[in-house]
Amino acid sequence: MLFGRSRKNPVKLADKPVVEWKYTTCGYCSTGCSIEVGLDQNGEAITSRGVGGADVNRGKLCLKGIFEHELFRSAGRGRAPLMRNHYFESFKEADWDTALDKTADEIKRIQSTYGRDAFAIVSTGQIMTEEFYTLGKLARGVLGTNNYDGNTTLCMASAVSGYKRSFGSDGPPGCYDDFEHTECLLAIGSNLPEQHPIIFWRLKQALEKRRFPVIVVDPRVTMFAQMADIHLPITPGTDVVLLNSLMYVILNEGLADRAYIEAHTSGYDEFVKVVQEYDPVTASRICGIDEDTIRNVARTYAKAGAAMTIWTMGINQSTHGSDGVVGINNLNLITGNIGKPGGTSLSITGQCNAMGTREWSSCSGLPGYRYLEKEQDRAEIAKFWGIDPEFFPKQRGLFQTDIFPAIETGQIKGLWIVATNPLTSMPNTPRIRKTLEKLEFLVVQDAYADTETNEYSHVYLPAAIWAEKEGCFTNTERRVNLIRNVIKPYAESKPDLWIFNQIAKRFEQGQLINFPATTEAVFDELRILSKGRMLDYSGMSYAKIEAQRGIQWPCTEGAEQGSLRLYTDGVFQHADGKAKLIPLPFIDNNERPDDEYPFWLNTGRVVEHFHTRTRTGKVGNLNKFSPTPYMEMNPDAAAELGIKHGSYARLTSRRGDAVVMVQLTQRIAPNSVFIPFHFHECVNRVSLGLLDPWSRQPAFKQSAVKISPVSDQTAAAVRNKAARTF
Ligand SMILES: Nc1nc2c(c(=O)[nH]1)N[C@H]1C(S)=C(S)[C@@H](COP(=O)(O)OP(=O)(O)OC[C@H]3O[C@@H](n4cnc5c(=O)[nH]c(N)nc54)[C@H](O)[C@@H]3O)O[C@H]1N2
Ligand SMILES: Nc1nc2c(c(=O)[nH]1)N[C@H]1C(S)=C(S)[C@@H](COP(=O)(O)OP(=O)(O)OC[C@H]3O[C@@H](n4cnc5c(=O)[nH]c(N)nc54)[C@H](O)[C@@H]3O)O[C@H]1N2
Ligand code: SF4
Ligand SMILES: [Mo]
Repeated sequence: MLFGRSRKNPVKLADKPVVEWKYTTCGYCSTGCSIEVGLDQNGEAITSRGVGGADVNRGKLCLKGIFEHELFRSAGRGRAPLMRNHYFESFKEADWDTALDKTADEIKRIQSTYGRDAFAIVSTGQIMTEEFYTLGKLARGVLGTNNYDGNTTLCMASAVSGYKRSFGSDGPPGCYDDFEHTECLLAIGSNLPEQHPIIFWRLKQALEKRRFPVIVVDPRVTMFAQMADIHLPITPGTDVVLLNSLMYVILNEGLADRAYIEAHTSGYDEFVKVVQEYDPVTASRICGIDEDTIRNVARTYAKAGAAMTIWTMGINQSTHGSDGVVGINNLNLITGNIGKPGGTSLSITGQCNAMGTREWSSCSGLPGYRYLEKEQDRAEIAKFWGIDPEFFPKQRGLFQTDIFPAIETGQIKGLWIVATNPLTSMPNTPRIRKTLEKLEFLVVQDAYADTETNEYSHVYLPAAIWAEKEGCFTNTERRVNLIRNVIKPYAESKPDLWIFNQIAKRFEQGQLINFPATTEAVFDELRILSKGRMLDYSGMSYAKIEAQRGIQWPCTEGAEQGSLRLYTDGVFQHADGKAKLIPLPFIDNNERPDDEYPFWLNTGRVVEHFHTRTRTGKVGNLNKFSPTPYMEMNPDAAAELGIKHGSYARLTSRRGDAVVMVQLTQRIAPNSVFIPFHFHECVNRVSLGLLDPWSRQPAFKQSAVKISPVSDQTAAAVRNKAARTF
């Protein structure tokens, strides 16, 4: 007799007539999985698979990667450039020359009328490194606007700022291989199983071979928290207090690595004074974790032979984002856990090329981790590009989150948006909408024409996406990997590199600087400019990267392979070669729940969708698993308000309101709600996003709302459907 599974027909995958596989790297998250795309006899992309020999993913892909080839021909792609005089008019198709001429003319008009900085550029973490470098060359070397930044200010800015403050430079020092060596993992504000499924799989592989404690700090009971040995459901926004208190226990119980502190750090005395204010009793009252648990976690971490911390947006997206990162670095410095196998401070990055933009885009400075503030750096780059060093500003300009307010005040009149969709992804979107309306000229360069932000553009430039072009991404563990050109760009769309080069040509100074036509030629510039520096690429080439399925920088000239870790010799990038221990007094400056707005609003992601759904919203197999905006709410809190599972409720903040379907779950505390931010006209209508003072990153995860039932459920359903533009 046959039971269960064995009675069923086996699952059959349709035979796909693949005639050729082409190598690329996934274009969604920063895990950096190697993918092969299968082409049929007509050259159409019909399937994707993980690459077995790639160290990152070892043949695996998450469900986004599995369906990635469907993007090439998905709905909403931009077919041709579009133009109009006012955003409220309809677009007319244009040829490339007309659209590029118009864009260049408007940039010239705005800059000559109002000054160079009145034209701003907001870019992304999702184009190729070579494209980032070229956009930087254009922005800094040709247009000369200092108001040039990226959406990474919403994402990695706190990590960058924290690394710089502690170690003297950006650059995550660890790698996935650290899971194989660590004896304790602390994960703060990261939902790894959903947001970086393959890094999570690497962790699970390590745990199967060898058990070690996993401690997850997250206000929600996430999937990660469920598999953890210890879950710390922290009061939102108070991670710095917890970190200080862990260090209080470690220092006062004699568990610190004195030799490491002596040899490799500075600032100990000032740092210790502040730590002494956070004994576990005092700390427990602020961060909501009881004193015994704080002591237990501190001892477990400090006594482990090697211990590591990973974190993502639960730390970065807070008014204490940069301090949270410094706190993590402090913890690892006093326990001697930097630069050793299994001992590290590893920021899990976000977008596929969040690292590439940090390294090469010049958003926060000049290429190759150079600074506008340093004369020598300005001189080197000016010489290499063949321009006058005086053309560069001596200080970085506005951050992305300050560019929009500067439109409000009239300081900025024109904006170029490249591969980001702020009308859905910025906090307080009603305010963003008003700023976009105010612009004299907005050009949107995106692979999709149907993004919300594009509703306000004067010119739309259709970009080729992912493997319709060629170039590199750098992942979380500093691994530079290659995207081979798999298929030709959709309709009239063009690679971003081509678009930047065409704009450059339209400026006098752009004709004097070399703008290579191929990404491989641009890559040669990166090799030269990085030689001898921390992020050394000089030993890499496209062929070598493909052969090794990605290479981790630094990879010096002549070296066969890249490097797993940074700071293995304990020498840091500050002038004295030491890392800084930095005191972190906690100031409670978030919007907190009160009588009128009694719930914490927490926001984040789900596994099926990527950001504003311009891509995943078009892929049937992703959309059908997560089709609707929803809000996680605790059943007890819902019962008090008479709100039922599956009904629509209204959430209101001091900014605005949104209507969203309620999902009752014990994952979330009674005083909090959680909403994924993927859907337009939803959570960012109400979020506040106070800014971190160091990184200018918004506190997307902490604001206050009230919740009320909606009486007309039918109307709510209609409104909800409208919120899903696709
Ligand atoms: N499927 C999918 N994967 C993605 C993305 C995507 O959109 N979809 N985006 C990519 C990008 S760009 C990024 S930046 C990453 C983000 O990856 P993650 O940061 O892992 O994802 P989030 O869901 O934004 O937030 C993580 C957790 O932070 C918790 N949190 C909220 N407030 C606090 C707090 O005060 N303290 C602590 N300790 N935790 C808190 C939330 O409850 C949430 O579970 O994901 C990347 N991967
Ligand atoms: N409430 C809340 N809001 C958040 C967050 C949160 O946790 N909560 N997280 C924040 C974070 S961490 C991030 S990273 C941001 C992300 O926010 P966005 O950057 O606004 O989100 P995306 O949807 O990824 O937008 C990228 C755009 O680039 C386009 N694109 C993709 N590839 C290419 C290409 O090769 N060329 C061009 N030209 N275009 C391309 C896509 O079609 C898409 O429109 O959201 C932030 N917003
Ligand atoms: S884990 Fe990230 S990089 Fe890997 S397939 Fe999934 S989305 Fe792509
Ligand atoms: Mo991000």
